[in-house]
Amino acid sequence: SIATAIEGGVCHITLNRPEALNAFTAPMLDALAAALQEVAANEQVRALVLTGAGRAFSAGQDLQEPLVRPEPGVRKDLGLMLDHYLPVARALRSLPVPTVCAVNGVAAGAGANLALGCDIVLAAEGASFIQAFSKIGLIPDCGGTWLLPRLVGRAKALELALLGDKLSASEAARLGLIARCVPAETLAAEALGVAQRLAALPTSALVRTRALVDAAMDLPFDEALSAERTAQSALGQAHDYQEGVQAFLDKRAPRYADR
Ligand code: LHQ
Repeated sequence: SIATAIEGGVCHITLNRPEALNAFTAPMLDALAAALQEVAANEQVRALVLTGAGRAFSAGQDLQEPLVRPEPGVRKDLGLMLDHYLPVARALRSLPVPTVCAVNGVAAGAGANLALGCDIVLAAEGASFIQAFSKIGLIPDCGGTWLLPRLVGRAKALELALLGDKLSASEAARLGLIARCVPAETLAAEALGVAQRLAALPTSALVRTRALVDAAMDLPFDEALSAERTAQSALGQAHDYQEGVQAFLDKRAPRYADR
């Protein structure tokens, strides 16, 4: 249900249950979490591309999954299902390499929010985002409540989350929910191009940038300045800084190695 391929420093993870629109089951999420752990542990990998096989990115939670499928007289604890998502959502947000999501088709519910948790989100024209949760009596999970207001502000976040309407990729890009909307036939190449550029950059600076931007959302300005000082102090002692500056002065391409 998950396909992984590593090529030239870029790991591609593909949600691969196209017959079910890549809807998530517990075993599929566990496999995804394991694949992300391998990315984190593999020093050869310098960027991740996450995408879906077939016409959808992901329809979100598989509503046939035994853990969530309603049964008369049985009260389901959906927290037990979310326990399979949390390692995935956390791993994507704290992966030691930058993440690119190539949203190839519809991204609904948890599928939308796992995509939006990636660092740079590209979507094909024709792809769409649906906060499907409210329509089945649930709240936006997989970080949706945190991500949506930060990405598009409270007003649009609540419109998307409460009404659950389908948002086109182009509208998502216009709102700033995602980075860019591209023609479907160029999505894979564009995502690979972005990942290759990221892979050639100093990984630890990129990952610290993500962490600092996320943390700064909840910090007073002065504490953000202090956090930047701490990070810059550490990065300045690393190989990649020396290499980057030396390459600039030598007028040659840098060769970054830290991860
Ligand atoms: C599906 C699904 C699906 C099963 C399409 N499951 N079969 C976390 C933890 C705990 C509990 C619950 O939730 C969560 C997080 C969540 O993700 S909640 C949100 C769950 N997802 C949804 O509510 C989305 C439901 N699906 C849809 O709204 C549509 O299917 C979308 C917009 C994804 C695609 O629409 P279409 O392109 O028109 O395709 P379709 O609706 O005809 O679907 C094709 C088939 O796939 C169909 O089955 P069938 O046997 O008729 O061919 C659907 O029933 C099935 N399918 N999503 N999530």
